[in-house]
Amino acid sequence: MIINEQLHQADTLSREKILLDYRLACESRQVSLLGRRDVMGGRAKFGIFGDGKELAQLAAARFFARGDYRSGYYRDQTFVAALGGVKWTEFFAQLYADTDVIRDPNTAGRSMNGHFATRWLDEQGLWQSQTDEYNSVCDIAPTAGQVPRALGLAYASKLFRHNPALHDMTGFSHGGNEIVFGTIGDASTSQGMFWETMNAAGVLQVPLLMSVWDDGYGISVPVEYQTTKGSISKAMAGFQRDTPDERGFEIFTVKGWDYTALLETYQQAAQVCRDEQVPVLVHVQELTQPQGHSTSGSHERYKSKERLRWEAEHDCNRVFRQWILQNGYATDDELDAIDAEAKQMALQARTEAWNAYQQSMKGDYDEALDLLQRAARNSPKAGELMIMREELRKNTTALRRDATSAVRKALRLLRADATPARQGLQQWLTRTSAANDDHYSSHLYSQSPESPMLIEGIPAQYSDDSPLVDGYVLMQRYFDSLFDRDARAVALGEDVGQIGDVNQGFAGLQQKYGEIRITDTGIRETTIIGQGIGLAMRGLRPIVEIQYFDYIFYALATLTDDLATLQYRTKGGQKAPLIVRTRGHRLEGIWHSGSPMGAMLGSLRGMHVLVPRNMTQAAGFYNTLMAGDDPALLIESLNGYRLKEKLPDNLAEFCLPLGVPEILRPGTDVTVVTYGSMCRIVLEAATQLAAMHIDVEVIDVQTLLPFDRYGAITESIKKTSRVVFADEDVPGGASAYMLQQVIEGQNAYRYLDSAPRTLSAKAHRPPYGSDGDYFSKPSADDVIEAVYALMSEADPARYPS
Ligand SMILES: Cc1ncc(C[n+]2csc(CCOP(=O)(O)OP(=O)(O)O)c2C)c(N)n1
Repeated sequence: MIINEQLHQADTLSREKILLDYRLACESRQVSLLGRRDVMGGRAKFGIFGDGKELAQLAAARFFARGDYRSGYYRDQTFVAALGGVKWTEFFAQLYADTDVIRDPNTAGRSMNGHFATRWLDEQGLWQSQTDEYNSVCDIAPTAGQVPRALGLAYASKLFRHNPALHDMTGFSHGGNEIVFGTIGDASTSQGMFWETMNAAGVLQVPLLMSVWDDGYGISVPVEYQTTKGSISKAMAGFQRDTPDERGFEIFTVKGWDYTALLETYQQAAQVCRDEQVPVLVHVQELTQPQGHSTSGSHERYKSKERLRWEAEHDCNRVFRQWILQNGYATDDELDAIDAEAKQMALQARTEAWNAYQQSMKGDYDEALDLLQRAARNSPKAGELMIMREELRKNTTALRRDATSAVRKALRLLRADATPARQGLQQWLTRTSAANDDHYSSHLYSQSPESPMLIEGIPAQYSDDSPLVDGYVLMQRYFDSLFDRDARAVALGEDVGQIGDVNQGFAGLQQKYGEIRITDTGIRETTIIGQGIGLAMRGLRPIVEIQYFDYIFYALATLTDDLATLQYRTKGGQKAPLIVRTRGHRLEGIWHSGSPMGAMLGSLRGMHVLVPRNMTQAAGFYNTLMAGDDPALLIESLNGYRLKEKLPDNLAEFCLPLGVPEILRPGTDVTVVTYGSMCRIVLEAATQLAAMHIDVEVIDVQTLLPFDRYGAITESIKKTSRVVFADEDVPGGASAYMLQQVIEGQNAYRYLDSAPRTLSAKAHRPPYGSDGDYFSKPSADDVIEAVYALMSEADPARYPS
């Protein structure tokens, strides 16, 4: 394993450097070969490798400086290894799904192989310096999913360069000098995310150096089916800047087997990118895939014999070797010796990783075998227990699952026994379950001292002269105070800058704080989120805006695949505390009245989802989120900006705890649980129901993720024995989620005297106009009738139907 430390600033050729590159190319190739063998032999479930891309990656790595970022994909093993970002033992540990964070520091066995990540956080989950690191953002499998955030990582450099107030954040940047190396396969450039990002990078002029590893195929589908003119550099030619001050790209093409051309290209590409903060495309052509796409198929099925022959001849490692020989940098014997050493190195790493992985499970395994044997003694179930034990003992690639399943089965067999052996098995299960919970289920959210879940809240304070203001004014005052006190805060989105967002929450603030902090973007939801993710990864505190909640689906893939999984997929190694601001629920028509909360709840585990009923609550939640280190989606009420609210005196300090509902109206007959814009409607209904002698308790859940952490709703149900879950989502959406959380999660069914019910919008989107709203979304009439029906069923004499 070589860390190409001395190769870094190097742009000259020397025998020593060339042979170091050759050695690493050979090691990486051997690792690919052995990795594939491990999958075929049953040690690992799936493998995907970087063979055929070694040389280009070595060249790129040479011009990757400390503090730079890689936002790439699963082919980058040589790139990352050249930067010292992965040791081969770690590579194999990940292939085996070793859950130990020391042995697989990238993802603790949570991702398939080839997913690399720098551990940015210390053991507590707090930031460490990134400027000394060769940073890799943890890769994700969805093709092109790595690209939107690359925009934000590069955009951060621009902010660090141009905003002097950030210059002391030296753990994240030295004056914005860092560049971002994006990588993507040729076929994945077909994705909209790629084009959206490249266009935005050109508009923003950010230091993004995007390499396309072009091996001619996306699994089996050739580039002619993927890209106009069969060439990404030709298709993108219009991005090329014609003069140095035109706001475009620099585009390079280079053959992936041509060592000197690769070095020259990457030297120039990195230089222009870094010095001029200009985005660059490097189209690396004529790459190969010696072992095919992955272990899941064979490329002989779709590549012709001629193509396979061509690939063998143009294999970059083979051509590199010929070039070394032709230019007299080494002899055949010397290269053979390096080959042999590389092979040995790869074998050794593999053996070490496998043994460590096996060893890590052995203690529990042996104990389970022992406990099963003891349980069998004097047991009428001895026969079955010993068969199970024997099966477990003979298993040569045993997993935690196998031992756990055997013990659970044994416990079922012994369910009527109160023997010490049974107790031993139970203890084993309790202990290993806790460990497995940590191995497989930790870090969905931040576990650091900065987790927003730890924030207890500071109530809003009012005085006699606290003014009554429109909701949008309250937001504007809030953001003013936030941007005044926190230089890390950045807001961006469509119409956020000059006009201060479509509802004026940022009105006048661009003029006050500058375009660098409050910024208009193009209409490009996916990369607005990507821009925010990259900024948040680099210590800034972006609030990015999806103009209307209905349009969040454009960005949903990036939210769910990249942002929401980040802490989890790195087991607490990386975080991006991005705040996504949007506005939704009811207003007008099919695409401005959306409340697709169920879709969010199903997609955004790993983020907090907040649904404040008014702007005061929204401000309180922004303060909580800004003090925390988790990503969140906050949906403001679209019809609340013109409603009057009292302006808290402590706007900057006041904050709300997450997962704590508020009782808006106490009552004794029925509990109605709701959130967002529905709060006003339910309160109005409650007033009318009071006149009908029905006393409703109205609860605003305030946050859906997390949900009612301390069981406040069940406490209410204990009093009322009846509950309605009301919202504006589709039937079976978030109202059903709330029902499940309370009835099943809090066991509230025990206190019910009537069937619980949900009240939601219709299944279709609301048509335009007030009638469209009335006949599609729950109205006060609907709430009144639903509540009354419950009471009528319970006491028809008092409440005739
Ligand atoms: C969004 C998405 N669609 C499909 C896939 C399945 N898939 C994985 S890799 C791949 C081909 C990618 O080809 P290319 O971008 O050329 O990269 P290469 O693997 O050749 O390096 C496909 C279709 C995926 N991972 N993500």
